[in-house]
Amino acid sequence: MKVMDYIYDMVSKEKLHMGLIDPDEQEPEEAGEIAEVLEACGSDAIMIGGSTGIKKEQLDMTVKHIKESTDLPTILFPCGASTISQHADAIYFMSMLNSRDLGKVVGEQVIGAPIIKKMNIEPLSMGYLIVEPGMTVGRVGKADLLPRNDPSISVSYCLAAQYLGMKLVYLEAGSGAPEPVPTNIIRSVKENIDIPLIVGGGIRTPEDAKQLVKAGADIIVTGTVIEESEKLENKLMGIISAIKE
Ligand code: 1GP
Repeated sequence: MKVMDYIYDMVSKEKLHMGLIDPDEQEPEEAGEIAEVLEACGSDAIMIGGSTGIKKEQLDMTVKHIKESTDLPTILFPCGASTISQHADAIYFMSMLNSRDLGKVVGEQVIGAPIIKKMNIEPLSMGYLIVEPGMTVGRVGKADLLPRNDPSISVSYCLAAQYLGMKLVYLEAGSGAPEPVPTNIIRSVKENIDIPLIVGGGIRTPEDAKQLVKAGADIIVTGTVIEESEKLENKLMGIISAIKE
């Protein structure tokens, strides 16, 4: 089954969790072990990526170890055309629609498209939108951050993503954000769009995750929690069961 079909099929039945693994944060073997825990805890897919400086060899090895350790779909979450691995099942073919840098909107995509074609990885068309505070990805991506106090701007961007033909939209507060995307933004966006809504950045607790899915998020992404947690299994179980309740 294609990964996009899997995502659409799953979101029609339940809320999803995706675990984000940054290849820079651990050795490839350890990434494989984390993926095993994610699968055992009921996560639905593994995203692989980070916003800065990933080396191709480290990425390749990380994806390979993850694939050997789990049957979950592996989806690249690239910061540019240089971070593509042929070992992944799919790649978010994403445009940061609120970036002032044309390279983030379409430039990297033009460089990456023939590479993806040659590697035969499934592209998953996604609108990627950075909400305040945006953290590193907002700064590096030169984003005109979507304001937390005015949901209508987020609604306009998400609707634009849908009308441009994108199949997914991702509202991102930035990795390590002190607070996730506000629930009133999620609610307003969800009322206005028909494509699955991914939400990430600053989600640390089952309560955070629960509030976001109640407001309308279809897919919850957690990254930092996976890197920081000593008792990863307990932490993930709590978050994932709150999402799937
Ligand atoms: C980053 O939204 C993801 O792209 C994950 O954020 O690291 O804060 O979980 P966290």
